[in-house]
Amino acid sequence: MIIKRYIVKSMNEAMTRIRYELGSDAVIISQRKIRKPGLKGIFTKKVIEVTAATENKVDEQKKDVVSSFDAINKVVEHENKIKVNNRKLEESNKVVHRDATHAYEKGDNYSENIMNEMMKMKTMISNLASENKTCDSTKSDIEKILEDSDVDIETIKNIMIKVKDINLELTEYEKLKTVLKSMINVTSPKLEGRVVLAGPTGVGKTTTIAKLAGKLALVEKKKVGLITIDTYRIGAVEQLKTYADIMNIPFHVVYTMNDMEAAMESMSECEIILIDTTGRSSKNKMQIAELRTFVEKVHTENIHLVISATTKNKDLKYIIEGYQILHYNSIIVTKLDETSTYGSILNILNIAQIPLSFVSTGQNVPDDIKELSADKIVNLIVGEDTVC
Ligand SMILES: Nc1nc2c(ncn2[C@@H]2O[C@H](COP(=O)(O)OP(=O)(O)OP(=O)(O)O)[C@@H](O)[C@H]2O)c(=O)[nH]1
Ligand SMILES: [Mg+2]
Repeated sequence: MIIKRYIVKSMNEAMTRIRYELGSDAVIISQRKIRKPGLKGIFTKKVIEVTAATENKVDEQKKDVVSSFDAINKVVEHENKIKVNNRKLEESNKVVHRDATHAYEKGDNYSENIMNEMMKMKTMISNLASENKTCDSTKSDIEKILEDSDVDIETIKNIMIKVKDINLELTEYEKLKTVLKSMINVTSPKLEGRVVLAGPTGVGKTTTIAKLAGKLALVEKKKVGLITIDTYRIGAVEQLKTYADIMNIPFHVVYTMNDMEAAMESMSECEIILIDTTGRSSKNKMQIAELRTFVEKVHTENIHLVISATTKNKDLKYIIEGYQILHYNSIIVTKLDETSTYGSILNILNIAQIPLSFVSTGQNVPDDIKELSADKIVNLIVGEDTVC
């Protein structure tokens, strides 16, 4: 922070100087009328003392530049050290090689051993180098496509085996697409009766319920009711109630398991009752078990597990397995708009072995929800298509 005091005749003068010296972001901290210091001041007109301050941006920028230079210097220093070390290594190798050859020619046993060791090492190193080369060059184009799409490594291996097993007159790329399609299971879900959405926190369960309610009630003109059992998170009830109010559809909050039946009974005239649940971490088995007792009360086979496409590959397994006790029978993948790679859809379906019902592609209610065909998903994974 730079703080500066100005003695000026007018505020105009002060503003001009402050802007010029401290920049347009400067702020005036104080201003007061004073007499110029000293005896002379008593006889002259009062002047204005203005104090202004600004963030020390220039210094910050300088610091950034300096630290960038430092970083570059460090890299250069490091590179130089490596070069010097390599040169030293080369020199000493030459010396060892020369001495060993010399001793070998003289028939020295000890040196003969060294010579043999060296030859072995040389062969080992060249083998390793050629192995590395083969690894890179054997990574086929289709493997790279899968990697670029963030398909999980184990799944890539499986796909490659399946591709090799295809004995048809197809290009590798066509074989890849055939295999991918065989691994993608989609379903066109019948949205009727009681429908439950469950899944980890913040994946978009409530928003997806609102989108489904919008499509069903406003577009398909069906009688829809909304229930939430999410009384855990502050604002969760209001979030869904707001949507219910806008769409003018009945809405109930269920606080205890005993309320569940009554709430559903009160909506018996509805063709579809969409039930929102509390987001739970898949690590917390107790909470998921508690959720299960609620879901069991619903008596439905229409249970969707909601997972975000932005979930890390490593976490998918825990989520999919953690929620298995709810006996979900379809998957909804959300936030596809937040990723540019679509391998996550395959990773999710491959681990869960449960079909995909919907994907969501944005925050807009009710528009950003879609059903995707297996062909479309294949095209997304290989990078031929995008969701939006
Ligand atoms: N970009 C994007 N954002 C989404 C999508 N679906 C939901 N969201 C946003 O994700 C955030 C969380 O959405 P919610 O619907 O509240 O998620 P939830 O799973 O109900 O969350 P909890 O009830 O707290 O577990 C909100 O800001 C939504 O607008 C989507 O498909 N794409
Ligand atoms: Mg919610």
